[in-house]
Amino acid sequence: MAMLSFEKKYRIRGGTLIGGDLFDFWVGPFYVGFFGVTTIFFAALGTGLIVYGAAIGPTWNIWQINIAPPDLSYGLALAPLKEGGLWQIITICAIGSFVSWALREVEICRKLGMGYHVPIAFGVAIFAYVTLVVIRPVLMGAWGHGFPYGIFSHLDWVSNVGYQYLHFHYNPAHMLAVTFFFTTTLALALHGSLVLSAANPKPGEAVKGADHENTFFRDNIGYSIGTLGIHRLGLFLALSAGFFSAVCIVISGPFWTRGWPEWWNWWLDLPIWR
Ligand code: UQ1
Repeated sequence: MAMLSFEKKYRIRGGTLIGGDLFDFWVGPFYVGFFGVTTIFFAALGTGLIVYGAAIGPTWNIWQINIAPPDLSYGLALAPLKEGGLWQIITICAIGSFVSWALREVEICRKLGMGYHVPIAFGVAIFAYVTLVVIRPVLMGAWGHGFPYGIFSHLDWVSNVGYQYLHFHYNPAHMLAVTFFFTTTLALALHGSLVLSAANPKPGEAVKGADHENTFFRDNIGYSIGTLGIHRLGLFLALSAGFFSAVCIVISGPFWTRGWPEWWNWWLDLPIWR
């Protein structure tokens, strides 16, 4: 069905989670909904506070602007605006807008009668962010354990926190996360190249389909996962990368406080070596 007539057919009321028909309309190509309004609200307020934080800071250099969380001495209390309170409100705005965006995706899925795979996938990314700025700081007892909002400052945070555990590559969950990230790029490279090789031939040549795609991999490695299967695999790999990223940082501090290389002593201490 042509896109314009399809949009006319599906652009009907219903499927909202909240607000009934009140915000059930489109602005140009964009669906609004209650959560479109809350997304705009949190994103605008959060962005405004970031600009305010930059304005009261020492620099407009885009690389050096930094909005830091409160000092560790504030624990889990609210801090004054210029002492990390801005970071706290900006964090609330970020979570508010990310979750609003996910719920707006849910409403669009409901309108279309589709599965919720996209908002669930985005939910894993939100979970990874919330782990960094809420779950781990709460488990460690201070908002000061969150990461600072700034381009170089957040890089410095990652480097410093990594070295605090001596050698982060020995973190077993970090190993899994890295492996899933690399395998995701392998899967997408195989999938993208395979689909283009079949569906986008030289001018004058016939477009090929799933039979060609399956046969390529059966000839090549004796196995084809299938056209639906590759997307299930891709989603699993990508979500696992995000999930184990969250796990690898949340166990650093709350579960393990020494260097990660030392964690592997359980292997050296196995009774089978005695
Ligand atoms: C594959 O088997 C397949 O099914 C035909 C695809 O669908 C288009 C793919 O994109 C890829 C990459 C594969 C090969 C993947 C594995 C795990 C054998």
